[in-house]
Amino acid sequence: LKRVADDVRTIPEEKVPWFPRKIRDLDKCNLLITKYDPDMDQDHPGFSDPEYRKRRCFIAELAANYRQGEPLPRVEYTPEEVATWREVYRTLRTIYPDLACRQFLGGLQQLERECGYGEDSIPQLREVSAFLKEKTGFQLRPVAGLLSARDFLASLAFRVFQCTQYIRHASAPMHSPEPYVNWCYWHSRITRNKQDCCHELLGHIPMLADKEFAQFSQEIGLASLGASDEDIERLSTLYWFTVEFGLCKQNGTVKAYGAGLLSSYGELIYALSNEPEYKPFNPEETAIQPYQDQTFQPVYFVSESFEDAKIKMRRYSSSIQRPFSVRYDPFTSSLEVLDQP
Ligand code: HBI
Ligand code: FE
Repeated sequence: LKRVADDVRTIPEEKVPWFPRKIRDLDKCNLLITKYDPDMDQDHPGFSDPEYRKRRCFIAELAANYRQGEPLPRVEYTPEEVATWREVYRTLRTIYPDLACRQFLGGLQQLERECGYGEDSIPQLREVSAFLKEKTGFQLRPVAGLLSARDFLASLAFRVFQCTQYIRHASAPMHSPEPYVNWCYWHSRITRNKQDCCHELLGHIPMLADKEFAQFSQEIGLASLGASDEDIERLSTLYWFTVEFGLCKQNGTVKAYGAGLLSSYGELIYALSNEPEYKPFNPEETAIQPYQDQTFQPVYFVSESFEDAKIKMRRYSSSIQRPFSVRYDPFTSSLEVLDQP
């Protein structure tokens, strides 16, 4: 009997982690990471504010109860929440023209013209999702907080972007009269608040309205499906240094396209100040660069262009070993999984 068991064990296992095959399966991609949670983290600016924590719970419930295909939940934002949004919007908007890449500025302008973006109200995910669907086929899905990298990346394969709907605490809207001088103090308050609707709506959404960037994002997602934990870690790092903190050359100068930069006044200025280290984007090297989410990045990766980043990323993705290949079928919003010969 023991022998049989041993024999069974010697059969090479090709254990592929579960991954979603159709867009409805994203209902199962909901593993939350409890990091920077105002209920868990004593340093979170909302920790000692029971009203704020109650509000966060309410909005988290909306996301937890959401099922794929339903209309996106609407949130009636309070005047205080809108005031926070206004301050963030106003502060960032003034520096975008100099520091943001062309694709971002184009996307933001369209959102302002066609989707009600502006200082006076927090855009609703439902409207923004409909807007994106027309531009690049991306759609939004509400999420309660930080997701596991595997679940977050998997949704990108379906051109679904998981979006938080709550706003940062009013005490830390990222604004400081001297953000640059004070950055050591401010960065901790900024990064802890980064995962909120300001980050999603200002950082990510304008970029997702660009066709080439949308494709870049989906391709990272497709590469992540069924990948090993080690490959997920590397893809996650690549995502971090591109989609979140990427810089690119444009007309001889360096501009920001990463959402983590475009939603943080302090870090956006810092990233383009010549203070940090800059390295050319190269997936093999970028994928293993240690990163931290507690402070500004010590190093940023600069792409020659989106086109160049996409080609390099594609080459990297095709080097990831998987016993199958995937193809996305946009007509059925599902994956065709092909066994490799
Ligand atoms: N979850 N909700 C959410 N939003 C993100 O931007 C996000 C995430 N989980 C992981 C993650 N980003 C990145 O750190 C990468 O690991 C994919
Ligand atoms: Fe993000």
